[in-house]
Amino acid sequence: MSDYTPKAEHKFTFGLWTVGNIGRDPFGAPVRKQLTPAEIVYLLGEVGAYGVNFHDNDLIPIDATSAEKDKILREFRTALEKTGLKVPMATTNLFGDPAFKDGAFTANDPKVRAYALQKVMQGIDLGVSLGAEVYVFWGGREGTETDASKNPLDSGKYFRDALNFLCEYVKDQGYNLRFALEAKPNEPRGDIYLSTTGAMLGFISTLDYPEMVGVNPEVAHEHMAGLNFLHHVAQAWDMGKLFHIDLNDQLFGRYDQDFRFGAVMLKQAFFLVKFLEDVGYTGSRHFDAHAFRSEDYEGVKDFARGCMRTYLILKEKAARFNADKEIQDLLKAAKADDGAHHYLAGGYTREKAQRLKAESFDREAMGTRGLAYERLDQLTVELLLGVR
Ligand code: GCO
Ligand code: MN
Ligand code: MN
Repeated sequence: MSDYTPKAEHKFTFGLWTVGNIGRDPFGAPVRKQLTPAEIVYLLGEVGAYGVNFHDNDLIPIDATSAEKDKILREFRTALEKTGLKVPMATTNLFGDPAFKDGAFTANDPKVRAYALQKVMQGIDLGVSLGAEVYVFWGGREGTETDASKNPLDSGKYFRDALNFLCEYVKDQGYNLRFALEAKPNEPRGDIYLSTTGAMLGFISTLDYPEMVGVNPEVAHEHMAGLNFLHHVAQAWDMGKLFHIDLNDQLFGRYDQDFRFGAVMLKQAFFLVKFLEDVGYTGSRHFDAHAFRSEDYEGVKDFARGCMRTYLILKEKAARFNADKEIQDLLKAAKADDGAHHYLAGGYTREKAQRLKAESFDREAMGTRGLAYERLDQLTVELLLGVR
């Protein structure tokens, strides 16, 4: 029997807003009482998490007095010391306050854009003071309901100017901090700018300090858009931009459901875990999800334990997949590599081009050869179902 106990090396983290979610939705009132940030840290310590992340206002309410702020911080730091939890990531709430109803960095009103910058600088100071090395930007309100309201080129410029300013701020302060941009197609705005991880990756190359900026892809967000999450994560990894990841689950095309990791699309979750483990991703595995509205705090602990346990079970399944001779033989056979084209490795030369042009290919044989992916997929399913 394997050990599925979460350990520090797994870097399992949760946001204050995730296990602290009180179950309010657009149709109903909260179902759980609000815990203090310190209470949430103790809960996370109890279930075995590695770290806790927060938005500035999850920790310090937007209108807190400085005495209130000091008390919250004192209790939070004590909870971190007692539980050993780390703060790997912090972020800013740029969506909750009515001031941000038209966005933050992309709001039409320059005062709102300036206030957003100020709020982020303060959030960065707070995050860094507690140990954060990654700062996430999720532009929840950076978008439109009607494109009559904004020119997307202006919005892109405002967004870029804001990130350039903030990169300079981080450098100026000498902070060891990297930014991770999180895409989402819609909700709460009708449409959100830079709606997919791929769009974010493209945008990063237009910034002044692209090396400081990566992405924070989220399962649910690519699934909302009906996209293959793994492929986006792989592209981000390939570009050296996978700075953080938000794990949760939901079917395609739904609203942002934030279900427990692996709760819905298990096979996709398996290939994601397999990818992260195979490439040796060492960043946080952050569960940006929350418990069903049916739960009390015991259920919230079940939810949090479930996220981590499912990840570790899938990690073990990934190791089995890699060690399964039949599966590996099928993969090898699909490649049918007889060495005849190894000469193409290492890039173009004029000689290689001539040689390739002179070759003749058996198109019919290539087109009719069975690849046995049905069998491969079935073996994968059986492995996941536990009969292999
Ligand atoms: C959402 C987002 C957020 C962000 C968070 C951190 O859909 O609400 O996923 O949970 O991840 O604001 O930036
Ligand atoms: Mn989300
Ligand atoms: Mn998220």
